[in-house]
Amino acid sequence: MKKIKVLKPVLVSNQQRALENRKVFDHMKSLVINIIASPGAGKTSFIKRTVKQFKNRYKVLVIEGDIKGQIDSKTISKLGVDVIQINTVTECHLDAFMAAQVLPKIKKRYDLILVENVGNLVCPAEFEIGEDYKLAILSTPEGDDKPLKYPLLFHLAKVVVINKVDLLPYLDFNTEKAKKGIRQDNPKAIIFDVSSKTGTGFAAVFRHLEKELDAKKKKNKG
Ligand SMILES: Nc1nc2c(ncn2[C@@H]2O[C@H](COP(=O)(O)OP(=O)(O)OP(=O)(O)O)[C@@H](O)[C@H]2O)c(=O)[nH]1
Ligand SMILES: [Mg+2]
Repeated sequence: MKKIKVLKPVLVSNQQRALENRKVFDHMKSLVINIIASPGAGKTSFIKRTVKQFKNRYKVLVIEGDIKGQIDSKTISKLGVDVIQINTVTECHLDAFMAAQVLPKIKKRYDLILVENVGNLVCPAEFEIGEDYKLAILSTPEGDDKPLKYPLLFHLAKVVVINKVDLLPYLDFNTEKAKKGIRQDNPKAIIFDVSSKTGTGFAAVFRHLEKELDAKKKKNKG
């Protein structure tokens, strides 16, 4: 039997589609953040806090990627921002072609588009969707060794959020070890320690996002 290698062509054509999506997002003048983490790491909780902070001053859209259902979409909709659901059915990640299908549904201009990828630490990192950058979330119960065991995401992410720091007293999680693991492959990573439950650490996250939104605005004017 002959084996056919398809991974590279699939990723190459995804990359091409992602570049086309990127042009559309750039034309819309939106900052697009691809949020990637394991199931339950706190993606939706992070988005909730961010939406509450920015929704009154910026136009925010959330794109929810899930294998099935609309649980997170319903949660975010209650905050009064627009939400688009993508159900991937069998796929463990969003890809550029799925994102492309969403583009015609975006009828307004948004300053900030937050994309919650499917809960998975591996596959979503391999597929660009046309985002400005990836934001990885690592939650403390997962263990401080995860950046070394699942390096691609932590290598590619511009921002890494260490979430659930309120649980540190009950865990063996060594924050410095986790940060060393992230910086080993990604020395420029911007790392935040937060608790989406208590709000600890979010002031710094919001300052970062504010700067990114500002930079996007200036780029669009120039
Ligand atoms: N203690 C604590 N719990 C948290 C924190 N952030 C999220 N949680 C809880 O963790 C669980 C999962 O949070 P979600 O925000 O739904 O995680 P998610 O990554 O969106 O999950 P999926 O979409 O299913 O992959 C929920 O019970 C949250 O209340 C935190 O900082 N501290
Ligand atoms: Mg979620």
